[in-house]
Amino acid sequence: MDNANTMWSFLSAVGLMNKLEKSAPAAERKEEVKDKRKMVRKLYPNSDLFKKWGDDLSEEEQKEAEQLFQRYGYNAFLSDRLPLNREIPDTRPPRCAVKNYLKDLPTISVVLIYLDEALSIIKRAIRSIVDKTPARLLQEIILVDDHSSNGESACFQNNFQTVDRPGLVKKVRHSEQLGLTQARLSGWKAAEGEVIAILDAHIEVHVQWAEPLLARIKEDRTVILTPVFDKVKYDDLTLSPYNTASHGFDWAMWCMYESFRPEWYALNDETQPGKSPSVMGILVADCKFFGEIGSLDGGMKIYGGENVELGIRVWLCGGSIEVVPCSKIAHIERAVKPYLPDLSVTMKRNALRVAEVWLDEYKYNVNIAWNLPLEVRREAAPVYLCFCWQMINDLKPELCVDQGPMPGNTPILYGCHFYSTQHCFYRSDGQLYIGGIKSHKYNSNRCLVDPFSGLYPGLYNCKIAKQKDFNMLWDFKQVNISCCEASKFDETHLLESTKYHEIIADY
Ligand SMILES: [Mn+2]
Repeated sequence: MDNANTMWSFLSAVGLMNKLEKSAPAAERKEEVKDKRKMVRKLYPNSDLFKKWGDDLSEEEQKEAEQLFQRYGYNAFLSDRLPLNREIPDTRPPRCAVKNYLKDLPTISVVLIYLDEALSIIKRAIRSIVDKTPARLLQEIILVDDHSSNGESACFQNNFQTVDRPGLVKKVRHSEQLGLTQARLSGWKAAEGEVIAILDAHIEVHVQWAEPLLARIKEDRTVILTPVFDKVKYDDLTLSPYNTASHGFDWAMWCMYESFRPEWYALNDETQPGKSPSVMGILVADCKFFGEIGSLDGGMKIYGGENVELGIRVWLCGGSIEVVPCSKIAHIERAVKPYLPDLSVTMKRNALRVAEVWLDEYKYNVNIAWNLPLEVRREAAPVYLCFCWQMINDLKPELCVDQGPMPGNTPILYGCHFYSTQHCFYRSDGQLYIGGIKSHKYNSNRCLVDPFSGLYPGLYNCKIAKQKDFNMLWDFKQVNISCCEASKFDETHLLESTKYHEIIADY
């Protein structure tokens, strides 16, 4: 059943066949099924839900599925029709299955955080935890409802109790929405196990997910762990595994996958835990140690940055973070987060809080990443996001400078992607960085250069531009609020720092 889409098509075909059985002779049946399918109109051709899924649904079913998709950001219609204990493929590295773990492991409290989650999704998470965690190790499952407003999950009382163990599932409900961090803290405060796992509620755990985590914490109580995720697609709810990697972050305090340190690869054993700067969100910790390092920063709001804060805190307080490849969790990636369409506001706010609390002399980098004014002159100052040169005279705020036709290095104007308009940085030495300032291995800063073609400027990886000895220095002046001009750098007049601030004030 690793392809739910196929299964669903099959089920609906069976349903249709059953209906037809009563009225049509066998010979005509096939034709009629075909015709009926052809007649179904696609009501939502532009919906992400129906891009690859749902061809066989009737119009009523399409309406219901789309409505649920809008509400939850994933295919709750299909979830409601899949078994709670559906099989998922074992995506662990093969050697994990032959590992032996001690019988005497600490107990675990599993916290499931949710806000307006489809009931069948929560139930499937609980079912997988009950089925795939040894009963002697599973202390409890704590549902933390961060004030869901929809009927389903808000009214979800402990009606899962009847299944196996009375009292196993507990519930904490916030009387107002307090956000992810507070929800995690509520779960931790309610937990009675020796180890706590704080998970989203739109997950399914894999076979033997808990043992490698508990064994590692028994060895070293100061490690905070995270399992490896599989991506569950929001449309057909099938799994695709992610590669094992560490969880890093950039100057916007936003998390991203990074490779492990070379020592991990030298082990040549993909079942071994690898050190990680941070966690993406899901975390497993010794309950007491988690308290000793101050748990989570309760001042974080809604979403974003809280996981990075935890990473910095753990490493600075005598612990460390590890990714555990033999522990796997399937996690639904929503198409949208219905509870807050624009997350950039809280992401920025939380990032600045992390910077203020932990980053001391490095915090200006976070300001730069979010395009905020700097108090004092630094090496790179944010300038107005658009600039133009002679060939561009049609600037619009929704356009960003982008890579031209590939392969090629001629910049073009193109619709902006992601959260916001583009940032450009004019360095005091005259270099123009296009896009955010990058510091990871796979993503380099892009510099606007004069590649001596005699025609257009070029957009190059700054390191490569330097190697090729292109002219990288520009003289910059702001012409009006929406358009700036850059010309080749004249070394005789370096801009004064005060001018940068005028530019920032305009913005
Ligand atoms: Mn999630």
